[in-house]
Parts: sequence; structure tokens; C-alpha cells
Amino acid sequence: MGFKMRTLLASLALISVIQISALAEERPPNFVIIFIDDMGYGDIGPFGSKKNATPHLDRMAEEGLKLTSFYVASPVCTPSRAALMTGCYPQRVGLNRGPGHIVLFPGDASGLNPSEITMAEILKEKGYATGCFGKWHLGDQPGFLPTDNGFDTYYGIPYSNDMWPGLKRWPFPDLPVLEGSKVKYLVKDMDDQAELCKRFTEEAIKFITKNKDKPFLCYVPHAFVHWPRKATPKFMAQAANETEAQVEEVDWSAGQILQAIRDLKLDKHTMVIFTSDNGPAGGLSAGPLRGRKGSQFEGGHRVPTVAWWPGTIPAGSVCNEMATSMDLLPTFAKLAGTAAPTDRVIDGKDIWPLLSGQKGAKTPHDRFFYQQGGNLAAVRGGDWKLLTNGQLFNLKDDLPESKNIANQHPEKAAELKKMLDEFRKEVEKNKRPVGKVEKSRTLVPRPGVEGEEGYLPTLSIRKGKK
Ligand SMILES: [Ca+2]
Repeated sequence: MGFKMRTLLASLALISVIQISALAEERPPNFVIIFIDDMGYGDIGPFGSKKNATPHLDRMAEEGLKLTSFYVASPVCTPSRAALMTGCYPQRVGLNRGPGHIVLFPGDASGLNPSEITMAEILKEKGYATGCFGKWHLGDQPGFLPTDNGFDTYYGIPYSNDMWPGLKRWPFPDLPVLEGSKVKYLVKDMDDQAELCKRFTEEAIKFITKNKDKPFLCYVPHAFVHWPRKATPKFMAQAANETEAQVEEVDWSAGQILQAIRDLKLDKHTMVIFTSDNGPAGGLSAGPLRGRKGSQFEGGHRVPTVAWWPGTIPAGSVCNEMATSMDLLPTFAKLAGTAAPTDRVIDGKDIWPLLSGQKGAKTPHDRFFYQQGGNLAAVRGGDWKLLTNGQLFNLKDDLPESKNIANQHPEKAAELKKMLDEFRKEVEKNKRPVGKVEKSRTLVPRPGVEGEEGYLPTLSIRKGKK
């Protein structure tokens, strides 16, 4: 081979290397998060449910990775979502509880501080289209909504689907479905409730289709399977009850989204995470775990999680290492060619070595903190878990947390107690203020109440008065 030919080949090789990296730079992966409300660890086929038919999630797990020790940072809605969006423990961003209740209520003056940097804002900065389709629950005042926090597109309910006049315990306003920051329609009855999964799925697929030529973040926090429950007629007809019908409709939704991604030939460029915002509410299952929604036991925090990215995440694999919803922000940021913010403490860590199935990859966390009632309630370090009440469990030998062995292992209990103390101190030092507005009002009025009084924040009035 002559000198000229060699030089030519060498420069061609160089050009293709440049082209490949330019392509990666231009086209980082898409991200989809399907975030179910109140679904437990034992509610889907890949995690052992025999009751619910979840063929699409079964296939997703066969083609992807099952994470058996994936945690949310709180066992209830608002704090769990705050952690997912910011990559931080909820108390760090002031959202470990709402101002008047364990979660935010309609018209509360608090919400996600606009100065927090959400996953959507990080990705938007890198040229991503960002869409949120479903239940937000991080504040309903100006500055707190998805469209104020990095999402170009929003379609969904601003808080829980039980915060409506159908629940008589509180004087709730009508339940609005928002498009952007505007009210699109009101959820009037159970038939409207039944449509929510289908509508959010359709809007998500519309968004994916529209943005198929650029990178996107598609966040789908379903209102299902939170009470009150009703599914569309097809699912109601084939399931034993409304709870099973909702689980199966959520499975359908995941299947529709995955199929849309395949049909658009985006499957090699898209990571999809399926998980839940906290442990099981009534009628749902924590499988082998102790505790439910609201609890500091494993059932409250450990959620059924599947990661899917054909050709990149190894098919049919299982990861038992500890990982958390807070890790998605730094992991996505890295894959998008950037990094988590460095001007503040971020609790999440890059879990790409776990997701991509690197041999021998270990959890980046030597500790994970659990909550109950908005307060720090437990810590896990390795296989050990200590509750703030002094109970010690070994999760490897005793997954159902049935035997308190604090007396047999005082040195382990002391080691974990030190982690709890360190966390309290460290968060006290590095916590950031919750978002606040001076004067708040609900997005829509209470039915039948005239004038400004109809917009009073739910928790500022007592039922029966006025
Ligand atoms: Ca929830």
C-alpha cells in the first residue's frame, strides 16, 4: 500500500471517529420514565404477581433489567416526586412534607422551589424536548408547575386524583386536567377518572412521535393506581376488580409506549424506566416485603423497577444492588453529555455501571435513608437496616424485617446510628428552602362556591364552616 493510500485511509478513519462522536454529541439517548402511583413491589409479573396479568411488563423485563433493590426516597407522593425531579432527599429541598399535611394540597402556598434544578431543566439545556404527562404533585401555584420547572409540554393533573369533591373529608375544588399551565377540562366523575391512564398514554405517545428526531425526556407519572380506582371498560370487563383492572391498564400503557418507540425505530436510542412512586396502597401488594405506602419498612420504599434499552441494557438481567430514584438525574445527565449540578449537594449518584450490566458493578451508595411521616426513620448500610427506634434488621437473612437483632449486634447498630446522626447534621447544614408564594389560591373553584371564596386553599378552610 502506497503512502498516499495509507494517509487517505488514516484520514478516513479519523473522519469516521469524529463523525461518530459528533453523532453521539448531537443525539444523546432519549429517556422515558413511567412512574406509577401507589403500586407495590409485588403487583406486576416480573416481581412475582400471579394475580395481575402484565404481559407487556413481563416482556419489558425479558428484554431489559430488573432492579430488585430500587428505592424511592419517601413512601408518599410529594416527597418521592421531589426526590426524583431534583436527585435529592426530600428534606434537602424542603419537601419532606407539605405545610399542612404529609403531601401538598390544592392551593398550598408551598411547592418545588423554582431555584432547584430539575432533571428536565438539565436535559432541556442539552437540547432535549421535555414532556410530563400525568400527576405532578409538586405544587400548583405559579412557579411550581411542570412548565415552570423544565417541561416544555405538560398534560395532566396537578396533584392526587382523590383531591376532588368526591372525597368529602375536605372541601376540595374540582379536579382539573391541565394542558401547559391552563385548565383543559375537569374530572367530573368516575368515568372521567377511568380515562386518565389512556389519555396520559396518548399524550405521551403524541409527544414522542412529534419529537422523534431530537432527544427527549418523556415523564409519565400516571394517576393510576391511586384511589379512587376505575379503569376503562375493556379492562374493567376482563379483571376481577377495579384495582386489578388499573394494574392491567397501566401494563397496557407501558406496552403502548414501548411499541411506539419500536415503531419509530427509537428503541436503540431510548432508555425506559418503569417504576412506582411509593409502596402499595390498599388492595395492592408489597410481595415479600413488610410495610406499605407510608411506611419506613421495605414495602414502603422498595418499588418494582424495570430498565429497558435494547442493545445497551443487557436483556433478561437482574440487578440486586441498591439504587434509588435520585440516581436517575445524575445518570441521565451523564448520558446526555453533561453532569448533575455541582453548586449544591445532590444525593443521587451515577448508576450507569449497574444499568449497563458492567461486570462486578457495585452500588455507589454506602447508605440509604428512609422516611416516615415526613421524618427520617431508618438507614440501610449494606445488608443492614436500623430504624430510628433502635430496631436492627439484616435484609439479606431477613427480607421481611421480622427479627430485631439489635441486641445481638450492638456494634452494627451503633455504626448505623452514626449514619443517621451524620445525615441529620449534614442536611441541617445543606438544606435548601421550599418554594413559597405569598398569596395562594386553588386553580379552579370549589363547586357551587361563588367568587374568590371558591378558590380558598383547601387546608385553610374547615369543612362545615362557611
Ligand atoms: Ca403515591
